[in-house]
Amino acid sequence: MSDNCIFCKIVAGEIPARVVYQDDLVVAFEDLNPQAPHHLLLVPRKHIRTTLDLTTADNELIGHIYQVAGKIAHDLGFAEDGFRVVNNCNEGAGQSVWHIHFHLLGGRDLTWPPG
Ligand code: DGP
Repeated sequence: MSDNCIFCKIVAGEIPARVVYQDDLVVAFEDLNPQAPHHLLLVPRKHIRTTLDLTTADNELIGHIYQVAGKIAHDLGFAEDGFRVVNNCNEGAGQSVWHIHFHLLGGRDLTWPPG
């Protein structure tokens, strides 16, 4: 756990969130500022700052997160219509919380390219 990290605090249950899934490696909860009818954040329990801080030791974790994303989309009923998994890395891409996270978006038409 990293001091003053809001996602570490959500993972630890110190700050409330609408959790939809959790296991030993990942916690998924509703985004505070949803950009789609379904907008979840998938956050590893382990504090990793950005995608650039990943190592080969995290390969299994990241694969697991993608599998969980698909399972949540399926279980919540929006997988078949299409969904997107997004990771913003660094400020220029819109990262605002410095604990790696994956946005799972669905429930509407998702345009391409993203803004
Ligand atoms: P990003 O901009 O990619 O770093 O995404 C951060 C997201 O985190 C943003 O969509 C809003 C969300 N967020 C920030 N603080 C909180 C919080 O305290 N609770 C929840 N549920 N979401 C948060």
